[in-house]
Amino acid sequence: MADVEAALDLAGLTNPHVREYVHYWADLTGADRVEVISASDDPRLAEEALAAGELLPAGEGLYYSRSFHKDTARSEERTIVATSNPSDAGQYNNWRPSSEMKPLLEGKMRGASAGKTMYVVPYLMAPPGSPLEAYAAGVELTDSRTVVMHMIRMARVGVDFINNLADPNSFARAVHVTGDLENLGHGTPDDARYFVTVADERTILHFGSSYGGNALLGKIAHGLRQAAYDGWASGKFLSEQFMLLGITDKETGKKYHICGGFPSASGKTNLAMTLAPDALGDRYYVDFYGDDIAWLWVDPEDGKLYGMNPEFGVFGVAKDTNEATNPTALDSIGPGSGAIFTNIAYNPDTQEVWWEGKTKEPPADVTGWQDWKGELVSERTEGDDSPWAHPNSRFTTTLANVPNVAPDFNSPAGVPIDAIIFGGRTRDREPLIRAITDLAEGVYDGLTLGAEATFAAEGVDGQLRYDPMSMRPFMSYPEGAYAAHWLKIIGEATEVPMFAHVNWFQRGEDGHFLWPGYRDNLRPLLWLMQLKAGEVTGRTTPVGIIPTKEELNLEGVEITPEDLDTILTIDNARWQQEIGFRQTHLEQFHDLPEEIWEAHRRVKADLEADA
Ligand code: OXD
Ligand code: MN
Repeated sequence: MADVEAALDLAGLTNPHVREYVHYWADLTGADRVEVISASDDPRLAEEALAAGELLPAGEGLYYSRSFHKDTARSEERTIVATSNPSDAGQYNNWRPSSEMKPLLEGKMRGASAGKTMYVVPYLMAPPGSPLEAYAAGVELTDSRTVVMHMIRMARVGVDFINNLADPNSFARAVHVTGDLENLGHGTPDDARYFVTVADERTILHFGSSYGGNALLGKIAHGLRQAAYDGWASGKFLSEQFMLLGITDKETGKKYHICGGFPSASGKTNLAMTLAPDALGDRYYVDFYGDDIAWLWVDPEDGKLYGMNPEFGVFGVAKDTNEATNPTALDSIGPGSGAIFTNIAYNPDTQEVWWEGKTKEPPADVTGWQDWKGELVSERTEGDDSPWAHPNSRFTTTLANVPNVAPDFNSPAGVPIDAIIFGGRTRDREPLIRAITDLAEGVYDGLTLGAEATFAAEGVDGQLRYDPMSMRPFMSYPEGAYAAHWLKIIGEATEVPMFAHVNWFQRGEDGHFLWPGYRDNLRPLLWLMQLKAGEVTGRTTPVGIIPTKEELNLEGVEITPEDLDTILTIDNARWQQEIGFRQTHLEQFHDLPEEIWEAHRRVKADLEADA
């Protein structure tokens, strides 16, 4: 049995509620040892992990890890939100009663960490001193050393974050037990994996994985799911799967902040870390704040909407990250950065790493190269062209490693939000950008965010897989209440931010992308800020305001006049079809506010009148 008291005393962990919590779970999981972590333990943990073979060296201060081959992504169908109130059930939150889930999870976790160390990871999901600090403290208990090393990169970690809480009991309890990964019945009726957030008790119980969002509990489970619930229950804030960036106009000295959500695989991380296109680099500078989560609140003093990234690092998708798509990400994972790579291709002889899209072609000399499963590429059977890296392989690095991280990324005050953008992924219909000035219409637009099914065969041609505000997997309370909470929080701001919908992915008949994308995506955002400042007027359509050709700064862009026309027009017939899909989508949600239905009817009527 672990000597819990001695471990807590040694670390100076004095919060009595945390001590009691650690005792309870050390007893229940049967861990052999307890160790309290602070960020300064990282070099020692790295040495231990290398010695144990849990990590492999990938160059100076860089680490490589492989997860169990059936444990490579967040598992949505095994993720549950539990509370004691059945009316907390929504369409997407997979609600279960906590009276059922807590005993089930305790049963699975009982004795499951025998022989292992239970690491106690006190963390903060906010810059210290943030007005939302009361919702940001947590203590993850985990039996995985690599999970600890990820947490040190993704959150602020140390006992000081929980010893001095205003309310010593106000920390999220986040318990992670890996389980016997090879015997969990992945995908069978007896699947033993459960990822449960007991939201009304601020308790997270995750069993059966050591990967990403399933295991780094500060990030998605606390930072998004629990925080969204807390924001609603307290009536104080929103937590969204949003990137956050700043744009400085060096000529006028003005700085703008934009946050927004994109369904997965729509380039959110690339946009968050973007640099200005070369032709505009003398005038504009882009600051990176965050690529995955934003908490939003209104400051009662000045009535402005503020936002901040609660995370301390980036857990980015490696695929297609390269000099053209995301040079700042590459800089942030260079030698000495302490980055951890997971499930990409690795060469133990040279300690090099590779993933699809890092370079156009994989390394020509395959000697030594292993794919993400550890199998030698040189021994592949002829014609086997399966990817070397897993499509969801990742890099983990701290925010401070990103060269254009904002100087004030750690400021407790957060930053004033000028615009909220939603980014879909659609091959036609959605223009490059359409701005929305009305609050209810903006929220309506976010609720109908989605990405096209990859092939028409997966659904009706052009039909989206809807992903409200890009929060579908993280929704912790009913969607109708979620929409009402958005209207309330943003409605409290004296100046409602601009909303906009962006789409970088329109294609021509031959399949080519009509807009160059990547760094040029800054251009529509600059137009949006000009619109907000009243410097341009755009063209009003039934679905929002669209830039005129003359208003968009296209200096240095290669685009044909025909392609430009297409991305700046509305296909009315396609839009009317979309309105029908939206109706069915929104009807799933009980208690959707009347303002949202009014916005829907208004857009529908305007489209009909414009046909
Ligand atoms: C996610 C992530 O799964 O950001 O969305 O890791
Ligand atoms: Mn995410």
